[in-house]
Amino acid sequence: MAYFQKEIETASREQITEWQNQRLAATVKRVYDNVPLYRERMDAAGVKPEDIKTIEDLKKLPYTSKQDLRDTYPYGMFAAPMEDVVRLHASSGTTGKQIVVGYTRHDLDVWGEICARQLVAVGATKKDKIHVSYGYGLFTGGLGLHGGAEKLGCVSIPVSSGNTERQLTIMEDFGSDVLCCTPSYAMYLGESAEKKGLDTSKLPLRAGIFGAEPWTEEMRQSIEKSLNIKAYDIYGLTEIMGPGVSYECECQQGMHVNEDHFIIEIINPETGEHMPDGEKGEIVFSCITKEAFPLLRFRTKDIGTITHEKCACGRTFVRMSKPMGRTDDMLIIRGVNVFPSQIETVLLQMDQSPNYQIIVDRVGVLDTLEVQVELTEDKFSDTVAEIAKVEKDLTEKLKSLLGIAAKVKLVAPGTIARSEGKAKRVIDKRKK
Ligand code: DLL
Repeated sequence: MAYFQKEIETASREQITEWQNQRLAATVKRVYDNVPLYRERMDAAGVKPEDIKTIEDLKKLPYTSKQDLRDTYPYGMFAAPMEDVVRLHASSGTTGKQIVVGYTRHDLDVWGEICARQLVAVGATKKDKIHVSYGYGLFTGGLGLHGGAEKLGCVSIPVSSGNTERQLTIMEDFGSDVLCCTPSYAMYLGESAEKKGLDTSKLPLRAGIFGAEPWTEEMRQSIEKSLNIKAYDIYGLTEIMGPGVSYECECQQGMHVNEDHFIIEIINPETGEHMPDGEKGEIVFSCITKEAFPLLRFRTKDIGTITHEKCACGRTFVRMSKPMGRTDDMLIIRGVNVFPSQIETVLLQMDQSPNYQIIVDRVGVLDTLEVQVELTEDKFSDTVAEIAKVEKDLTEKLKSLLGIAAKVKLVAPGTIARSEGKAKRVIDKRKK
């Protein structure tokens, strides 16, 4: 068994709890002193930083929601002065406005370490070339895994996403050993390799680190077969750090949460009650070592379970399941977060009917997004050319806002089914 930081990754429960107790108390003090929202919330709840001594006291603290981040946009949740911040990342939000997160030098070091733990867990060593096809930029995927590769001392190949033909050429010519990208892109790469007549069994590539979107065991098998590698899962979210919040080991029985940096809770989303091991609930994270952007009890809206059972790999960190869905309606299409309300905003801004439906499907291995919008009665008599122009304008606007292409189809008035209860805006045909 190989570990990046053996003493930490295999620490005793007592040791982990001791770290968590100390670090939680320090983080609570930090946010109380530096983040007005936390100070106000804690004052309102009658909780002082001194009241938080152990992880048992966590439940006294307020939750943090994505809405809080929107309300304090862009820098209201930062707990470090800007002169100590060295990087910003961002993720999309329901209003189309992004959530901005920051990192100090120390935060980036920690992030590099937790991604390096993932790399070592999949068998990577300093000699390996890590092919990073997650997007580089404000998205955390590319630079996150890149930081891990550098921390471990591997050769990083910062290819970023897109240009499949070139990805395959690089993989072949440069001799990539480990691939990092979304699982759907890995499927597409496998399919493209086959079309191109590239024999993947001849490539040095032997492992892949795939995450940022839900994927099934069937997808895992299919990727393993087509790329001739072993496929591992990685989980994370921008608000907490990015990729590497939890990582899969060689046993592949859930993802180990990096508990020396994050505390995980599973709660009943309605009552806030803690769920026992093995029972489904909303995943909540608290950051306990972050300097620039330490969130307390952040409600991820991801649904999952945890287990404290011993793992055969020797790591002692608690394991979480693959996320099994979300409490909200965020769609993840080709790895990009899309909220139906973003689409609605565009339609309404462009004077379209509020009767629309979003159809998500998977053709081959790629997710597709179609937006059907009813023509209003007055536009129904427009010429074909006029209608085509509206479709084109909407397509462009959606592409620029969402960052992925959507097919827009204008349909006759009254054709989209009405509902008596909540409107069913999304038909996700990917779900079986
Ligand atoms: O997706 C960070 C990341 C990048 C993770 C690369 C792994 C690899 P966000 O864009 O903020 O951050 O999206 C976070 O994506 O709340 C989950 O719903 C979903 N998600 C992330 N990893 C997984 C996974 C990045 N392994 C949201 N399985 C999260 C299922 C995942 N869903």
